[in-house]
Amino acid sequence: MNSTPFRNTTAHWRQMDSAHHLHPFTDTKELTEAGGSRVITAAQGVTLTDSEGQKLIDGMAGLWCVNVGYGREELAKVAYEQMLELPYYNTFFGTATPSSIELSERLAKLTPKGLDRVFYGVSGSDANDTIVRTVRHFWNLEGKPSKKTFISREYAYHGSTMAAVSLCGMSAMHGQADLPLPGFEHIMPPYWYDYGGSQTPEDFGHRAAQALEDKILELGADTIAAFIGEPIQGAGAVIIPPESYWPEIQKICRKYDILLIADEVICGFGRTGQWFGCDTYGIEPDFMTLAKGITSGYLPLSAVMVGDRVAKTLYDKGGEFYHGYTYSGHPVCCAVALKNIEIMERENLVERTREETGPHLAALLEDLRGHPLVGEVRSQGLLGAVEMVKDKATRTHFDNLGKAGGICRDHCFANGGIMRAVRDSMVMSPPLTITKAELDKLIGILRKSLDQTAKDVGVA
Ligand code: PXG
Repeated sequence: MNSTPFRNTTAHWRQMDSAHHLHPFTDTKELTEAGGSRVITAAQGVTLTDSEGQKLIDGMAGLWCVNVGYGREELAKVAYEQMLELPYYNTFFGTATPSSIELSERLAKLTPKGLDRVFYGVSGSDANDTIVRTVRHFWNLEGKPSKKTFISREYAYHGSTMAAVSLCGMSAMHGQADLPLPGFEHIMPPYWYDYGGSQTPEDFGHRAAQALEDKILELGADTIAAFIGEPIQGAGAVIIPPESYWPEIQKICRKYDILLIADEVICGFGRTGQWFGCDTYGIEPDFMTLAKGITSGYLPLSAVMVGDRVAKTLYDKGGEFYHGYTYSGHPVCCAVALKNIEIMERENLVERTREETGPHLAALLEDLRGHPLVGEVRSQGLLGAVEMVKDKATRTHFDNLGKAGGICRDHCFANGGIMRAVRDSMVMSPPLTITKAELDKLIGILRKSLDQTAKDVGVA
């Protein structure tokens, strides 16, 4: 079925794309020299089709977002109906729309207790910028204007706008534009495999949390506004914290009166086997960032959930907050989000991830542990990673970090599966609708690709 008006040859699309399209996180010259983009033309369930007719099983749910899978007529229908009824109206200056109101109530009920108010945007990046501005405003209102510094973690990903990228812990992103901005600090991530040395994961979890207290004491608690963390660091290579980590982080934030921000852009909407990563780890944050899975990527929407403490100050003393986007609370995006949540509930996708498909993925990944290239496997719900190393015994990485990852990702593509390579970890985040048989197929593709990569990099 192809009902869109876009028809062309692959070669012509590639040529136009190379000439005019600047892609995110892409070296345009390198892409052009390699022959140009792979053009994805259609998708159904967990399977993509490219312009040459090749089928690819999507182990990434797009970019960690298509939680209910592709081809959902219900979502298309609700968008169509909302567009006919009211395609756009804003939420500025005392107006609202039925879908933005109803989604607000729905999100307040769905998210953990104490997060009852929501501010909308269109991307995870702008949502995190909203949080940075709101936190700064909050501490000014509280009469503590010196509390302005944000603490984040290495390998964190929080977006690409100026404040969000400053929150990121990706040195390559910072290097290109003299970032981070002043007032953004980074500490060690709870990444046991790389940083844990001879410590047990539990002991290391305490040490990684202690890094927060050390940073607070170094800078002075009266200068620290907030700590931000993804419950599981997704784009950093699915870094799953030891159980001891989050309770300790929470304790430290409370001890020094530092706001806690949970960036749930990847973990939210069932990914970890609970509705939110905060449910999985018992985190009670002051803010939650939501995007991606909120609409399963069918339309752009983000939401900042604001906790009672901050909401009360804003309500009582804040006056007008001079902040907002044309598309804050876009009625079509909100209608799609509501329907998306309804589908997730009706099909028990969260329970299924927790009880069936998540454990199945974990078992499949465990089977890869014996592979000569595989140093570690990690998973929680339908987030997974397989880390390739040069020497398993000493947990030593390849010298040219990222090369094995790139090779393995290309093999996966050629073998009919899409996974991301982050450094030398293969990461996955398939649609929550994926079946056990489809997971078997995906991990079969990964195993074959690991074998081919082992040959390429000379590991027996
Ligand atoms: N927070 C987190 C935790 C994210 O993963 C963002 C914020 C920013 O969201 P927007 O909607 O502004 O992109 C993200 C986005 C990758 C990859 O390659 C990951 C993301 C985006 C693009 C690529 O892993 N995460």
